[in-house]
Amino acid sequence: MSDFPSVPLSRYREYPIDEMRARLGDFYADLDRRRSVREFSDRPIPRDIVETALKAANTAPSGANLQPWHFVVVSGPETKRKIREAAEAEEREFYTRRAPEAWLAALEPLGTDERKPFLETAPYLIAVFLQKFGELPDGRKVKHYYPAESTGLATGFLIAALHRAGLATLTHTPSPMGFLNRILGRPKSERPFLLLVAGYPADDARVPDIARKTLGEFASWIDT
Ligand code: IYR
Repeated sequence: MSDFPSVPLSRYREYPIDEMRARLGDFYADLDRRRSVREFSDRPIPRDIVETALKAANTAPSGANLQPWHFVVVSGPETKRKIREAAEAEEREFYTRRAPEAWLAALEPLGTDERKPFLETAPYLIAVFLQKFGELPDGRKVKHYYPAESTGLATGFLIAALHRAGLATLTHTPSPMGFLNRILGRPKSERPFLLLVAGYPADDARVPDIARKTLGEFASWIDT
């Protein structure tokens, strides 16, 4: 490797194989309980919980370490109402006009429709933006590399972090999402990536009766 400013890998930890199995098994079992939730409680959640989850998200790998994401955390009723109104307007178009039959058929097991009351009920809406470009303090633009892959990874970390905290989330993608730039005052260089709804599930929350693929269905091995 060429010469570059470096420090020792001092925070890496290796575990004996048995401990590796136990830790990983616990991690998988915990993640396997995660479900996308569409019925939220309005119970408040301290802001520092979301801050730590965001810091966990920001540890994700990114193209050239440019961290090409921005998170807007919305907790105010006024802004939530604006987001709900704009999202439901787009969703009405989607469900009644834009969506091809096959897409609506794929969504049928989820029971979704244009009504999105959770956008006002849940304590936090986290709007995730992908930055196509970054901006230096002097205003010059910096191109970002693999911003979609990077932002997807950071969002995955965020969902896992909130789940670990015992909170439910929904990855909501009203389409198109340009209204988020307008309502949240984000620049054109940022593309809305998704809206993450976060909070406690409602006491009587129900979820679709759907299953995950088995290992053999979603992974294959080549040992030669
Ligand atoms: N954005 C719509 C439709 C929708 C699309 C997919 I792909 C989903 O996994 C779920 C819903 C909505 O939020 O209802």
